[in-house]
Amino acid sequence: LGPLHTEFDGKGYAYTSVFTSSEIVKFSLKDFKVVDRIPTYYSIGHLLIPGGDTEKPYGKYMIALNKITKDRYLPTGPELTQSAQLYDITGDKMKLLLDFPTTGEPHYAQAIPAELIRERQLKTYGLTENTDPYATRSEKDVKVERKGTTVHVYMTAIRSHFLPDNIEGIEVGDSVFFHVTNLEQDWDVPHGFAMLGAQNAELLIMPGQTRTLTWQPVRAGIYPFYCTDFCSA
Ligand SMILES: [Cu+2]
Repeated sequence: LGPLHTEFDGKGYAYTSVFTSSEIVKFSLKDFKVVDRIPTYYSIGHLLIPGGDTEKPYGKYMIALNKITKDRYLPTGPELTQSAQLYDITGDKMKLLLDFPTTGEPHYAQAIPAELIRERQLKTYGLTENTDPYATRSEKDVKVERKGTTVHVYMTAIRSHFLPDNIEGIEVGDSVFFHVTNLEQDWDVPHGFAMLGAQNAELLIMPGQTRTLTWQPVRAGIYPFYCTDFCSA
């Protein structure tokens, strides 16, 4: 529990977290001499340098991933948050830039420059490319189909309503399949779907996507469904 984890900056130095003394120690890979040390909050575990586990670390920033954070945050509830600390490591001396609350010490966390993801992310699921057999591509195509005791609901979601939004005639003993298509085409407008009394899960439906939730009512009544991505539907 003394020295714990080591990351590299690609410029000939290594940075080791030290649990017992709550600090990061920087040393040269040439002669293994310590060149700097900086305190962290009680208690550092893992640490990360973006790309620090690769052949070419980015070597600009370092994050201390702390746990059992003590004497740092106000008592706001039954549990206390943990802290992480951001350091500038471009100079000879490490420099604390920021500390912020987070979950406790994510193990082997890594970071990369945002542009590596930004240019390659899939921003929408085009409705025209949606090949789900239960997709509903327009509000005028929504329908409820009964086959014996199986009911298929072809449903759409767009801010802030589902269609159909009032379904009658479901009976105890039925299996109801809600096939919900999110009609949004902006990449950052997901919708959700939850049914009161469903024992399995809820759905997260990304723009242009269709997902299905099964529900089996166990007693007669009126049951609300609602969007769990808080669009007010
Ligand atoms: Cu919604």
